[in-house]
Amino acid sequence: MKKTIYEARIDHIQILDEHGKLDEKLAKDTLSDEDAVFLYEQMSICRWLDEIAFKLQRSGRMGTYPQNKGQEAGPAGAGLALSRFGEKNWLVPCYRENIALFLNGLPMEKILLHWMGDERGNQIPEGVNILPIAIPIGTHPLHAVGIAYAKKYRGEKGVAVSFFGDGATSEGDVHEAMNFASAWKVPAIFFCQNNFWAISVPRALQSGSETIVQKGLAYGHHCVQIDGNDIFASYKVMKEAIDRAIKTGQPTFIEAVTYRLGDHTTADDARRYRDEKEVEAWRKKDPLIRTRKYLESKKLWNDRKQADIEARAKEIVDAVVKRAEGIEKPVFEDIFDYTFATLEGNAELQTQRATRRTTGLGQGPEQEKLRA
Ligand SMILES: Cc1ncc(C[n+]2csc(CCOP(=O)(O)OP(=O)(O)O)c2C)c(N)n1
Ligand SMILES: [Mg+2]
Repeated sequence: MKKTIYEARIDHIQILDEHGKLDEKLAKDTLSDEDAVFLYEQMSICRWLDEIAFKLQRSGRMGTYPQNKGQEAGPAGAGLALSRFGEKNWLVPCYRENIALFLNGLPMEKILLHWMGDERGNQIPEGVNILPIAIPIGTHPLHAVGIAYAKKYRGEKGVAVSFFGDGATSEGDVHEAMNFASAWKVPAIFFCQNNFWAISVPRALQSGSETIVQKGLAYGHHCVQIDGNDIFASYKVMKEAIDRAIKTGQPTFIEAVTYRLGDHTTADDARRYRDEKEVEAWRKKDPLIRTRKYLESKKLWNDRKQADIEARAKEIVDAVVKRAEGIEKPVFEDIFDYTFATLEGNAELQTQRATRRTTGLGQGPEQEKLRA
């Protein structure tokens, strides 16, 4: 006897194509004209923030920075849906969805402070349900699932969403999170931005799985793949995922197919491993270009509005940089005072606190001459 025990189908959703053409039928009940203009403006501001952050790093005013350039649409649509549907949703991010965080109340300067190495960038304002950026790849979906469990336990009608990349799906933690989420029927949503690269490791070497999203099938998630450069598709699937999680407890795994147009971070030079032709092909699919084309075709946008938003983005980002750089300098002694209850009996630490030097790394007073 032989029978088929499992068959699956996964939809790919694109509503706004790369030429700026909208699928009117699928676009029903998604973004209004005002929403589309709003998201285009927000994406433009984020793109400018990216440019400025890059320059800050190059001029020694920031440690490192991962540009979001090219990946704004997925987190934009999803972020707007998260700000509208569901009760007190939580966002649990990695580092390539700035716009989703801003749309849900994170002040922009927090992102700059984080990458300037200032811990106060990770101090999220009270009432903003966002966890600090997770740099360890794939650890944070577990935290999101824990939060989702708490929401279920408390009877709150909201979701916890983790954002991560294609590379993260090769990490065990992500799979434990995916398994727990559906086994415990908690309102968790997994938003994976597949940009085809994990630093220099291409998607083809990352996994033997035909798609990233089908990994969710094994855990009983609702699975959907979208054009990740389409604000309409990301808004629609996130809205539906929130609804599904709250009503049925079934987690959704969303794969947003996109591309990072910049380097992995400012510490990387992607020209060393990426084919320029590939990058050029994706530049044509840029979410800002297609959204602008669409808005222009509907007479919702013109050159004057473009000039206005560019000026406004400069103004906003200038002010954000001023706030980030103008913050009172942290007190050096905090490192000790917030780590140890007391330094009593620890001469080494007392010396470090008093001299700002360690004896361990060739900085001791007796080594002064050697350094000179
Ligand atoms: C646990 C862990 N391993 C390795 C790294 C180094 N690292 C930083 S980013 C990255 C690639 C992540 O790729 P992906 O998940 O696709 O996200 P993307 O950067 O493409 O947005 C790696 C391996 C890390 N930060 N954490
Ligand atoms: Mg990636």
